[in-house]
Amino acid sequence: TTDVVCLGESLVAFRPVRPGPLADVPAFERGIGGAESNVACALARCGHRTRWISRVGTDGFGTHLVDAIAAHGVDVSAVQRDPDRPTGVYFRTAGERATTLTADRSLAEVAYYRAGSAASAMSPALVPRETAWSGRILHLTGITAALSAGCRDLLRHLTARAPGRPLLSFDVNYRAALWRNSPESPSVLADLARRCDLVFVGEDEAEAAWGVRGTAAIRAALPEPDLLVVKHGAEGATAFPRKGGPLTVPAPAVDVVAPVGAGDAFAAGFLSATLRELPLPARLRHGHLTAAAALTVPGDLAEPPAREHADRLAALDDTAWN
Ligand code: KDG
Repeated sequence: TTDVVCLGESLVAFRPVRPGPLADVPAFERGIGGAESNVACALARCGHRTRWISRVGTDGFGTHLVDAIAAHGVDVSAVQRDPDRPTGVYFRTAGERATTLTADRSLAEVAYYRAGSAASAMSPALVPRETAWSGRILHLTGITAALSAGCRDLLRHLTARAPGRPLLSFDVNYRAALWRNSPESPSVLADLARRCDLVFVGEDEAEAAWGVRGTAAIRAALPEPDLLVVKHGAEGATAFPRKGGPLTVPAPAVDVVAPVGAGDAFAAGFLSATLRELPLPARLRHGHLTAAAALTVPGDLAEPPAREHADRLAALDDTAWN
């Protein structure tokens, strides 16, 4: 049986070979991106049986994505190839300041070429619920909700409360550049989050997407999920379980190379610890440790920390983490 199914569009990702704005960069290096496949790859690397569901074109980019994700140990047998639509791609700069070469998120540029992609055609008719519900956990993100009406229908179909539903994990993953072109408002993301069991959201994205400010206000706006995890960037994260008070665990300090992929790594670390039935503080710490690995590489995907090593760090008492 599958531990985790991750469903969502992956893209071939092009990163500049040297720092600077898109207007000036002369060449790009090819990698892979896609929040849900990032989570799938990290979970597979942690030893969990993981399946990724999406659609790609029959073009070479689609072949590259499927092969690269399979090479991480992810089951790609349910990925569909569409001869009539292309595989999505995107270009992203890290937003370095020329003078210091440190990344500044506000300067980062993202250019998506994914409108009309093979994955944007996903719908309840094309993705059977039995396949998406075939694991212990189904992990979805709000990126899918921004892609098309069919994708939004699919998310509603997969988050319906019905017999056989696995634990539903949802990362809000608000992407301003995608919602600018959408006929819907990002309030759709809150509606979807309310239908899930475990929800990850950044404080910054709750404010940007919904105008909700502050950790307590976010929980007040999303009381339904059994477990809500609010992330405070470099500071740490707060979990709100159904029973008991909120629990905040600080993140370790790291020298950030590129923030891209860190949220996905956090979700993967948290889900891995959830599958292992570790207590809540350890789940948050495994999230932080896996995110730390992703923060210190330029691309989306990093080798997750070795389990024994992460377990040792996660077991340290609170004073070592504060
Ligand atoms: O979480 C990282 C993703 O943002 C990136 O890989 C691309 O899925 C992506 C997106 O739509 O932004």
